[in-house]
Amino acid sequence: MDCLFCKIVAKEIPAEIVYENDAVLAFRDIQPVAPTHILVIPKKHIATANAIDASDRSLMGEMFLAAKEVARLEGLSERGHRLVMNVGEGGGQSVFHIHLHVIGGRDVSWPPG
Ligand code: DGP
Repeated sequence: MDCLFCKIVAKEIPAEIVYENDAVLAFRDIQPVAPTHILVIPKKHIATANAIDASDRSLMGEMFLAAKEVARLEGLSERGHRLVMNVGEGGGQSVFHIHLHVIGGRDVSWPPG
């Protein structure tokens, strides 16, 4: 499958990995929008949040637990940070392997752009 993030999971494309377990991988975004910008992805290929099904229930939980651990490792937990998931082209998604953005280290505003 020609998926960029599957290639990062397979270690065919290098990435700065900050956290990994059997189910998920977290690595630094190549185009950071904040001092800390990390992507949390499942190792299983799922294109978007619109493609999950009931069998992915626990895997989605793994993503949030990993995001929490990444925030702790990066020193973001106390100050707070932002978790973002863009869904589909209209939602700003550009890589079609589901991912959570962990963004922190600066003030953020609402609503997002
Ligand atoms: P989204 O627009 O929500 O689909 O976010 C995709 C993110 O992926 C975007 O912030 C840039 C990042 N990205 C794209 N290509 C690469 C890559 O080859 N390596 C890494 N580490 N990040 C990438």
